[in-house]
Amino acid sequence: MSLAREYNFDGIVGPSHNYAGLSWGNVASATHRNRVSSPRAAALEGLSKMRTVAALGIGQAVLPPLARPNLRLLRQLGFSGTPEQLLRRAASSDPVLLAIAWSASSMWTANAATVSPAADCADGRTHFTPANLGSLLHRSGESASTTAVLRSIFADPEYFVVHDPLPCSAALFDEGAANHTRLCVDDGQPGIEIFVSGRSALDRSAVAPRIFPARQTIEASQAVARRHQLELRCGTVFIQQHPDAIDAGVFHNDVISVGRANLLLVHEQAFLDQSRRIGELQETWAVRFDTPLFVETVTSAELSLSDAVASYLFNSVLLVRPDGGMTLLCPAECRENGAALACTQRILAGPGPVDDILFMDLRQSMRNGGGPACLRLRVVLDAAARSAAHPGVFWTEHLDQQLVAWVQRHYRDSLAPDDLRDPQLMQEAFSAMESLADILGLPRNVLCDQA
Ligand code: SUG
Repeated sequence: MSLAREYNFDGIVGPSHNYAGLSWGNVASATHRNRVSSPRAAALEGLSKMRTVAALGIGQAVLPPLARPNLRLLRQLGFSGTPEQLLRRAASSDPVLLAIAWSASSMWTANAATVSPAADCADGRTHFTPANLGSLLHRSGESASTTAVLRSIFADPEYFVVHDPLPCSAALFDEGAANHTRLCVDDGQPGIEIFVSGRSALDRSAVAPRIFPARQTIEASQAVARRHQLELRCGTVFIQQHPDAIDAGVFHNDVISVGRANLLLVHEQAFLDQSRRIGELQETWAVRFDTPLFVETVTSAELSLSDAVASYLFNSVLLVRPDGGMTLLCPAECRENGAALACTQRILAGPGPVDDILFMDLRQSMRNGGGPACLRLRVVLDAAARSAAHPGVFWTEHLDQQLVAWVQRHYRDSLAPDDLRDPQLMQEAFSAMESLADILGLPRNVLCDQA
């Protein structure tokens, strides 16, 4: 076995976490629109998840939130003046634009980038393509800042390549790792990368969802695979999401399937032409590896699409522990949904590698459609690459204590929609970011680029 390990880079929930109902096609976001949020509880839930994962002996790290409100966006939209004036003018002109500028959506780091481990890439470096997130205005504003953050953490060109995001055209909408899964027998050896898209931009005959938007194009997925130089070393598989799943609220593939190592857990209505595509995946696996690939398919009779969306079973995280076993870390909603709970028990009892199940309360994030898997970006690093990355973002007990104290000091306990008009909230949010930059040892000008 190689010494490469998977690190979960979890997004720290930002101080403006709120429920603005901005995500068309994301049922939870629409359902909780205009509710009062608790940024403090949200951030503490996220830190608790990181602590749980680290305690299992799994690589854990953090990605900082992006500075909000997004003043650059407000200026691009034609507002002018001091930060306070920008806030007031946006609030009186269009409260939805104000909410967009305040969105804390960078917490869902599965959408930060697509990451290909060094072993899969022809040049032997870890490749990142930050997602352009072009399909939603509040998310597209993340891309430039996320690129800068990734470049400051993974700065060493001997080990890392952080590409520019793809051009932000509707033909190239890209949602990052939420639509990307890697299977392998050893993190440090070439694996199989699965790219899932919702539509084709250039093939007019291809089917597409009718109600909700498909956020990822196959053209974007193919471009990312080309940039990451995958074809020489690893297997690549391109699959289309089932349009009916998208129309049922499956806005990202990680709401309907999750894979890790030698396991793919998938709902039977996840993909178009699913049995043929899974057959091809099995063949791609079989020519590379002599151990089995476990594909656990959950049927609609076991779990309807609407229960899959409500419970977020497939947004669970699969964690390979140092003892070789696999833990399925599920949202607490899976314990409360009888059908989802029964699926977890079947998966545990089945022939696959899962031998442990944990449930985590991540309700603040879940109410915006962000479960355990949305909150983390997976990056495989060997010892040399780990040393080359910025040390301040890796989880330690000390960092955990610092972050808990930082949240307690800087975060509000509750945030109502009208609070987004409050200039004091802006001061609090920017000062929290300055203090976080110091804790993580990252440049203030990168973390506080809006302030
Ligand atoms: O893009 N929600 C996010 C949730 C992203 C979940 N990530 C993954 N599945 N990987 C989204 O829809 C809600 C914001 C609001 O409604 O205010 C939001 O952006």
